[in-house]
Amino acid sequence: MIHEKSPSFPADFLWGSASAAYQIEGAWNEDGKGPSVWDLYTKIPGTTYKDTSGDIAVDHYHRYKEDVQLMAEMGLKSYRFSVSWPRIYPHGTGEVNEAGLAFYDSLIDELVAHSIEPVLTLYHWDVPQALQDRYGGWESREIIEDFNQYCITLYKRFGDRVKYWVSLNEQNHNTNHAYMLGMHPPAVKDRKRFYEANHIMFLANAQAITSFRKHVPDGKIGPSFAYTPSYPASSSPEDMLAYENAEEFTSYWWLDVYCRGEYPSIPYRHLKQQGLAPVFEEGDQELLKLGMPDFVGVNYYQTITYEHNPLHGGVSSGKMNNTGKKGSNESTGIPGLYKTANNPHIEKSNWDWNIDPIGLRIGMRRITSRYDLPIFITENGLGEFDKLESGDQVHDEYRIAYLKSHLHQCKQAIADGVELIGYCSWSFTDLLSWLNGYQKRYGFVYVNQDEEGGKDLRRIKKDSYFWYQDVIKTNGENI
Ligand code: BGP
Repeated sequence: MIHEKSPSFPADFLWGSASAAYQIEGAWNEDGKGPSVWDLYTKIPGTTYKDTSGDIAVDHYHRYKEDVQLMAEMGLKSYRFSVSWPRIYPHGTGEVNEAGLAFYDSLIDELVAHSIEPVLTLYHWDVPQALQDRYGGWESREIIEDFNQYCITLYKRFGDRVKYWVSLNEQNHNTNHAYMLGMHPPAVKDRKRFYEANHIMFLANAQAITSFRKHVPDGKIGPSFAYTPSYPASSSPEDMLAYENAEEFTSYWWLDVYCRGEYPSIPYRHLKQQGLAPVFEEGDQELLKLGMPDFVGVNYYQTITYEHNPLHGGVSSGKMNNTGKKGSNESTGIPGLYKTANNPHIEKSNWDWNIDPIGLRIGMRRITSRYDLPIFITENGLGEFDKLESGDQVHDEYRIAYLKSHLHQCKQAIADGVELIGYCSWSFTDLLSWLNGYQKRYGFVYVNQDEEGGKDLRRIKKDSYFWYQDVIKTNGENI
């Protein structure tokens, strides 16, 4: 579709930016916070790039006022952040840590005072270690009620000021790394456990949304899905089938449950035959149907192209580029279903992520056509090496080009009929990348921090900061 008239963003569009507790806060053991699975996992040598951890991160816990000040000066309309579950429940259940609640209270007050809409993520991967030890975290149904209680605590405390909530951040990406690739805690490689843990997370998501309706009736909630739309490597029927498989197994497996309350039938049947389908208990089906969201949170970074992968001798997991050495990514796949392929039409970042703005438009259209729900882009951005130049300047024109081209496609998608309510770039300040250390930077604000530590953590506005400031001021009319 080519539109004759230039489309525009709605007047109340939520221009925002995002972060996650573990990646920015630091203060990992302060003011009564309990350890999360990440606090322990990152201490195991070799699990992250140069063994980085979020012990200090970018020290947002102590510098949040300065950070919000920078947001206000930029004119940000919304800010997405996550609450650290073990900061609220240090032991996973039982006593609430008042100091933890007080921290988020002040952060939210600070945002509201500057007319910045808070968007609160309930779960961004930091399960309390206590629950991992007690019953294996997401592998036990006990977590459904513990997560629900934690959510209710936040609904009651913040529901008066926070109207936009994200339930689970990237359940698909998180579980894929935790139970298939062995790269997120608990670092398992077991497909059966992967599907079981996901099923429990779906139930927890639905339960949390059900409680939300009662406690924050005027609020809006949805999960944030790591949406990586699939393309076929060629128009050969074998590649088309591989692409169909990829879309069903890597996208609709999650999106259908979130938005329809049921698994897509073709992959479900396939997994059942293989003995891998999740176990349904009485009441599961009903609960999943109750968990319908108000919007689909989309975290978009790239598209991935797929091709035929033979059942015998096919590709399974390959090396992942976590170093920024371009070209070091290898093909991965599931024999008999699909494997990833190079897309020669698309530029790549230094971490081999495909830079594909039109893919975002395609993805949003697929979601709209299939579910007809509003979309909130809860993450989109470019991780790159940035250079701090003399006079505290960072000329990140590549980031501006990335964000601008993606926002341009958002505009086109709106004209196509997508109901887009907001856009949060990833990320506001630089922060810790889970597996890639500090050198893979995403922020509008440079933070003087690196893998060795010991830097002064000062905040420096990049060129992209001033660019986004203008985009917000003009409501994206020059995009
Ligand atoms: C998403 C996560 C974010 C963030 C981002 C960038 O998957 O929700 O927390 O980390 O990706 O990824 P990375 O840090 O791996 O470059």
